[in-house]
Amino acid sequence: MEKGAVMDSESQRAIDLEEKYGAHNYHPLPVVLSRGEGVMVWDVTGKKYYDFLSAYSAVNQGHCHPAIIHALKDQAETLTLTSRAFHNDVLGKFEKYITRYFGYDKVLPMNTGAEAVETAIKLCRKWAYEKKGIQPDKAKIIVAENNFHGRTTTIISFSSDPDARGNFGPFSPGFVRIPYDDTRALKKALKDKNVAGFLVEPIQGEAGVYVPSEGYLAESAALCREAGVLFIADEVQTGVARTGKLLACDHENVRPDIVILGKAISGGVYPVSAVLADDDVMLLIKPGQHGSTFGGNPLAAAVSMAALEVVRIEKLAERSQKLGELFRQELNKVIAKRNLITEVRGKGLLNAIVINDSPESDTAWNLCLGLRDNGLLAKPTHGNIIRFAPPLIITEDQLLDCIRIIDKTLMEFKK
Ligand code: IF1
Repeated sequence: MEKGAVMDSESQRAIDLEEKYGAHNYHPLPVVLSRGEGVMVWDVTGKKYYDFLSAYSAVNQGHCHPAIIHALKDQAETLTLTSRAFHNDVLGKFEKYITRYFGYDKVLPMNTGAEAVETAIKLCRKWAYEKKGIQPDKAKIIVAENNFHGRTTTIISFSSDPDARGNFGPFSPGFVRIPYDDTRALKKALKDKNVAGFLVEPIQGEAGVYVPSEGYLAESAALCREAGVLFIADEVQTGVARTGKLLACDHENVRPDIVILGKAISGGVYPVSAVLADDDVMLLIKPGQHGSTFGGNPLAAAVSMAALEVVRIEKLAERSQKLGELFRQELNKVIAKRNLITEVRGKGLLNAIVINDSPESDTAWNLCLGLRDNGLLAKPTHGNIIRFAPPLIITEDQLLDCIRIIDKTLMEFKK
């Protein structure tokens, strides 16, 4: 039995079912959730927790937000899926809404973040051959070391993580990896005339919430513009107000040529992703050249409009900015009391702490077990880093209560 996993019988039953009948492609924290509301989730024994992961920034609006659930129920009783073989009365409204919301000519709706990343790659390559005049099959896309853009075979082809790539080859060609937060490396890579795009996370989430140097995004976008290369921002995790602005690129007034969205554009209620671009890129895809059974379905469209309205009406970007500053300020006071944590970093309410131990140690995991026992759920990202990303609707009092829980857990913790 794993350390810290002595479970009540109902939880153990649920875990055993997953163990016996489900693929073992995850290693969840030993807790079995049965209800979510706002910032809180409850396990099957009725114990309450602050959710400090927000399903990897999909539940920015809080669990089961009434306005989003209402939109889901309303549409679910009316029309859920037509496929794109026919029109319906919701998709166009959604497309107008989201393109105006983010300021782009067109949107291509998909379902998961990875599908949206794949869509952006296809758009970039098509632009390379049909607009930039790169020779067929020669287009290259620059990506960053330690990137995370999803789990499909093409996406892991350009991952630098052995776990993500191991024994999944052969891999898709046409990608060049350079160090993150290094414009000199980008400038050098852009000398290759076959480069069509630069795909980058404005903050590297999975790698451990790496916030690049001030100006990195702006300078990278400028270098791409000078080189006639598309700047492609993967805002699946950093978008939708998570980092204190609607998009993380907004911190540097960068308008990407292609924006990739997912997760919180549905508030975690339904799988919705989207790619935004202007006509000169988006109209290169013609009928029959790309699509998805569920992409842009009426249910997704209705849920996403409601979820984005919540972000606007409840001013979640402003909240995220203000509460993120408070969180890092207060957490820095806490970590100064012990040498267990070496750093707090992040932007808005996308933050992480770095544990003063090797990435191979189970310290971060055990700390998360302690946080769980004290009523806060978080999970290590890479080895010795714990990501803290509560729903953006969290109140100041709740945030300070979570600081207290983290403080208590750190003070009690024995390596
Ligand atoms: C898992 C990570 C986070 C993403 C960015 C695209 C996608 C993701 C920047 C793909 C997805 C998820 C995937 C999920 C856990 C989570 C994750 F740990 F995997 F890396 F958030 F950091 N671009 N991230 O973060 O979107 O296809 O999942 O909808 O695979 O374990 P998706």
